[in-house]
Amino acid sequence: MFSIPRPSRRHLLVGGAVGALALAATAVLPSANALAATGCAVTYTTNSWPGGFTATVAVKNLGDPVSNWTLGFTFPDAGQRVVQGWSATWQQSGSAVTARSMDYNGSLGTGASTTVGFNGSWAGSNPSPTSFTLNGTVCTGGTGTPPPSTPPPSTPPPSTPPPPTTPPPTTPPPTGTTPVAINGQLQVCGVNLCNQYGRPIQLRGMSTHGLQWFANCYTDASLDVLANEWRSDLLRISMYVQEQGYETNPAGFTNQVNTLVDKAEARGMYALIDFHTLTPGDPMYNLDRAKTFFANVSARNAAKKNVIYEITNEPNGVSWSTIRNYAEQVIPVIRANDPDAVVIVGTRGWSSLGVSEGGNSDEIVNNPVRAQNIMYTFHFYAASHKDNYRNEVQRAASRLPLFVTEFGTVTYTGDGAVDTASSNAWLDLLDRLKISYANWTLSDASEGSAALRPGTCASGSFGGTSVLTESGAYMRERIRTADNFPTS
Ligand code: IDC
Repeated sequence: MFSIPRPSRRHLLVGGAVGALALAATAVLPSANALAATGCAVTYTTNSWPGGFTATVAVKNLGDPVSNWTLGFTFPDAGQRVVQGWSATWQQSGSAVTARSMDYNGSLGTGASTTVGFNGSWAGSNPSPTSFTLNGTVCTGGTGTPPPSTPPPSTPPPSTPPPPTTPPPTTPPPTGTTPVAINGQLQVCGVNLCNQYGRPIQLRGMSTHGLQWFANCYTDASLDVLANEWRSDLLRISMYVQEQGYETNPAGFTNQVNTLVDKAEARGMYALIDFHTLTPGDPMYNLDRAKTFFANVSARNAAKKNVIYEITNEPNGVSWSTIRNYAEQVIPVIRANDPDAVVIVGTRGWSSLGVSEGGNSDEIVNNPVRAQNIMYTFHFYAASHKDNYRNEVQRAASRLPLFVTEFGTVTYTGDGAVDTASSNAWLDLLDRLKISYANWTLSDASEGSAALRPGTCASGSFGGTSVLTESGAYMRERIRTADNFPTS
């Protein structure tokens, strides 16, 4: 055994309530400014290890609303440095640090909070700063008790500074009879997805379409219907990387994903975070983006039980060894923050276990990803992929943990008519093997795979069956049947 540096977590709250006029009486100032109430409270939390740390800084505006802000503080030790920050533009000069708001988090109403963070390094000691300013005003306002510390991760921190985070979880854990309340933290046991009792379960749910195009389909109203009427166990959150997706606005898409994770959690559904690579098919093209993205979402969502990570949607035109290499670089980034989450790895040939490119699952069995608690992706489109694919899934299912993170009832184009016979054959097979699935898509796209009729999302009304397409009606009936979730 080698020794594992034990990370320490500290929370510091700058306390004492104030909502004061903080301007010097002697200065001649424009009246609007002179009357502006200012005030702020900051909670600074670190997770540190020898030489490095991650800092999470929650800022609360106790004054009048602001449309952009600058946070300032001074490191107590000369050896402390900001290495990489997120959710703000970070600068350091000597020991003085500033973080300027981004477009999407600049507006802070009275009482509103936002969270930013950074990875840092330290040399001598790593004390927390004791004084913060917001737009020049010293933050003296308290926000209550600091958050409780969470247990240290069981794996050592990575050799590179670990990852970014955004706002901490705010939703209370679900109670009662929701899928997450019953099953809790998932784990892979053997070739199955298992619940907190170590018993195999199957999750059945829906995938979003591209968040960049269909954001208005993923609202409180639509997710209430998905959780309560459809009784969905799962929401797959498909964040395209190209096609006007993540690469165009990393912070914005990361935020959108996190918001949907919270909405799923609030309704007791699992959230499958899909890094939706498609074209180009080589996941290595997006390796750096994947590391940054997963560092962020895994740090931010580490304490949640409802998150599953899908690290690449559909690799194509690349070898299994390339996909495996990608997985072995991205998984440790997630594990450094969220050691117990299930991670799903895409497979060759558009996640066909290789079949669509002339291969099969042997290449994975013979050369599995060297990581624990992982599953492998299989995708199908019922009108295009039939017996030879079903046979391979059946063969692979006794050797590999599989998760159907995406499938359609139609052709692989995402369009065309529902193939009911093939869809039934597929879903009966998955039910029998307890393979979890998410259907493409919960959206009102003008294509056969969409569950909602065009115009539904703009209408804001998602309940009942009149809004459903043929595929939507079919999927709702499949998904809403009783789950079988053992509790002992
Ligand atoms: C399709 C969408 C379609 C979009 C296209 C390109 O349905 O509206 O124009 O992507 O972005 C997949 C992919 C998934 C595809 C889907 C259907 O994971 O992104 O969605 N499909 O073609 N693999 C096989 C099929």
